[in-house]
Amino acid sequence: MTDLSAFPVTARWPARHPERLQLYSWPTPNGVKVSIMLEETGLPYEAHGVNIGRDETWTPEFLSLNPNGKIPAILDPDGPGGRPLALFESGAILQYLAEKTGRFLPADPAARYETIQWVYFQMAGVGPMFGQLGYFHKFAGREIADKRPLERYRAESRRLLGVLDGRLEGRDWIMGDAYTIADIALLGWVRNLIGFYEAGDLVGYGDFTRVAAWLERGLARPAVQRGLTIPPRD
Ligand SMILES: N[C@@H](CCC(=O)N[C@@H](CS)C(=O)NCC(=O)O)C(=O)O
Repeated sequence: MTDLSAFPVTARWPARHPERLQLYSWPTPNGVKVSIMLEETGLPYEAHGVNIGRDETWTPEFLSLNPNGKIPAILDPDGPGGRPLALFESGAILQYLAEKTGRFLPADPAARYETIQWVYFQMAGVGPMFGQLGYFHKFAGREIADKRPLERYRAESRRLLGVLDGRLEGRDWIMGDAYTIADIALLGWVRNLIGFYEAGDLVGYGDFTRVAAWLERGLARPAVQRGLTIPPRD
């Protein structure tokens, strides 16, 4: 029987199936990357809701897994060498799961690095910029009279959508015919920008027809639909 009791996170979020991969997450654009990937791969896992609205990422138990206090994080009882592996940062988790399962990351070395490059594009560009736009457009930042931060993140988000739109010219997915972790990393963020953040008109989303078609293709995948709601909000 697998024993994960050495990991303090399991004291607050007990593992009912410790032999399965443990996911600690919340259905946000960063969180759903991992639940979508897990649904796509079919790996057995157990999802734990870490309610960010109640600051649960800042509890000692969660911080023991991710000192950066952010979802998502995983604990894989069957990590490298058969030993448990704890991991945070959604891009690293996507790469780990892709390598563990041999899915959604091309085997060819050049294509593999190209895919990882687009994952970094999401991690370092799209996520932070769209996130700031959400803050200044929809959340507390909208009260700020100085509109320069809003304009800065609006322009940068629009520019990034243009980069993505250019990449999708003549391609169904970011890597062409192959649906990869680069798509999984980006789908939830674009959906969130025009959905929850209500920033579609602001960034002129209608100009990016290839992005819109790609998002529709992604959202048509049953595993994406399931992953978007895991873990359920309580
Ligand atoms: N670079 C990190 C970002 C993770 C992140 O920002 N998570 C947010 C939710 S989308 C969070 O946990 N926020 C809670 C908080 O800051 O209190 C990743 O991709 O894993």
